[in-house]
Amino acid sequence: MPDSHDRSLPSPEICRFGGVDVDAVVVGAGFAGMFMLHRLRGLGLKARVYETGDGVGGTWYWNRYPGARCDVESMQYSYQFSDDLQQDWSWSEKFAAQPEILTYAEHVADRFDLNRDIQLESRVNAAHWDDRTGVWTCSIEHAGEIRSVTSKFLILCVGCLSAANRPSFPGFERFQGPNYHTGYWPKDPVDFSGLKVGIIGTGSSGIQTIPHVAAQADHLTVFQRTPNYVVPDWNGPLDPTYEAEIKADYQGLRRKAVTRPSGIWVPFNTDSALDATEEERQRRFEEFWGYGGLGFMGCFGDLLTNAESNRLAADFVRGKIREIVTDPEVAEKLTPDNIIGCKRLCVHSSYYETFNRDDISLVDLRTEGSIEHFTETGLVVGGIEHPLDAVIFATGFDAMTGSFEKIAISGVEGQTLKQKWEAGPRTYLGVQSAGFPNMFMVTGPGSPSVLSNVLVSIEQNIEWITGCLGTLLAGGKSRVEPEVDAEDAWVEEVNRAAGGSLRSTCSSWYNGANIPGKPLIFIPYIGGIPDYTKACEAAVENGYAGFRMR
Ligand code: N01
Repeated sequence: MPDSHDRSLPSPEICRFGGVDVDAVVVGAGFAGMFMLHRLRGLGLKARVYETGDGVGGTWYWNRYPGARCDVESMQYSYQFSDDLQQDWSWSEKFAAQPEILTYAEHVADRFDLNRDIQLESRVNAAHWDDRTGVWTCSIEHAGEIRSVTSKFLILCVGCLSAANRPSFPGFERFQGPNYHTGYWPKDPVDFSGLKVGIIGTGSSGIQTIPHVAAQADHLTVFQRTPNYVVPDWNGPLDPTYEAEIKADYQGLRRKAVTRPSGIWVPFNTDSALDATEEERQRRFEEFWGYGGLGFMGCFGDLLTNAESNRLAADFVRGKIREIVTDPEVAEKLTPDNIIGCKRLCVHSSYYETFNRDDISLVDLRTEGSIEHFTETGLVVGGIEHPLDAVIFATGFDAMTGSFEKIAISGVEGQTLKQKWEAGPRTYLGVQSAGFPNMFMVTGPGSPSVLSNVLVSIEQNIEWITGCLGTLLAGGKSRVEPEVDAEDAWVEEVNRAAGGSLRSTCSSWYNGANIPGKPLIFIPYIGGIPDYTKACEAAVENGYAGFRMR
């Protein structure tokens, strides 16, 4: 069947709006920025994408650490806007690794002829709204020079996890060895052979990195502040029969997926863990452990709403850790005591086994003392120096707001976004923030973003923004912004939804607790893709209720 979107659209030579360099500036050339550009061209708007990196791919461009891999099945973690694309592309594994996902991003950029409107190695440092002219001016750094670019629309496709968190440990400047952050990994492969390596952090990035570095280094020391639950992914080559079945009705799978809160189609039960007998429960836990991946949380319907059900699932995984890890003391250190799924569940099939090696040690920062300081040749914890030749920071991100706030954005009356979000982010539907007209966010705070298959959320947001801009243009208007009342009500809804989930009960990057001084607010919308989409569609059906167009 011909696909109306699967073709290259010419970029208009001239702007639709007068007095600006481009109609729209898009910040970031990850999966969001690339698709946004494609849709803006479809609207006949002249758009330009600015990207800090020297290639497309966003998250998958920066996170090149050894072992980086997606924990959503690749058949679902992929674009659906073009049926030709999804039919033509073949993934080699069930869960693709970073290099393959980056190749996919590059393929999309070529296939839709996006590169000619993407300016690489260009950082947008600031964006200023002039309320009199209704124009955004961006300050863009490229090759050591700063240039101003004016536009009617500013579309932030900056990603949720792209402002690295690098805690400042005393004495770090004295450390003589190389240091790395998983979120800014060098392009050239790093060889840890023969080295004593330290890694700080045991979230998803650390957990994926640790088995690879342990296999290569002379010795790996893991500095763990909070142990995490890790479930296996049982990754392997993509089964061609499974691929063919999906491709026979790809849209059917996509339609089913968006009926789920996460936008991912995996087995999911709705019954309570408390209603099952002990035997049934264990059988179900084993079944889902065998299925693998994030879908483990779909064993029972109430694992994230009922503390007792959650404890039963957590106990099951704790039992697995004790079975796999041979040294009981190490197993104890690796065993989490918090709510399973409260922090993001981690996925890996040989993480716990790695701790059975004799060239790895685990430093438990909860019981052995916190990180005191670096020396020239090591890291001191609880008065003991751990000798290191190299250190890896797997310390995560200033998530969801950091990537927006690192651009100096000022809106109406010069108010900055950082000022406005001082007590926590405020958006309407996660796509706009009052006081910042014509500025859109893709997977912004207050949208499901990181709680969903982010590719699903990206496409949903972009289709919505495209519809909004199309309506604006069709009506001969040039300015759109949310009303404060609508925004306030949405912020309240985001908080209400968070209150109903056990996910808001622990410290995590979901609520800003990982960054000292960041307000403790549950940032994404946890109500799920179906309810969120309904809210977005309701606004449209009611004539863009809550938005002011003029
Ligand atoms: O970051 P994290 P990440 N002293 O914040 C520790 C996605 N992702 O990069 O838990 C000592 O989860 C911190 O300790 P604690 C995914 O959504 C996906 O690993 O705060 N330790 C924690 O252990 C994921 O959730 C994939 O006590 C410090 C670690 O550093 C998100 O990205 C792969 C510290 C940070 O963990 C972020 O994951 C990778 C300090 N001062 C990432 N500060 C997949 O698709 C922080 N830590 C599989």
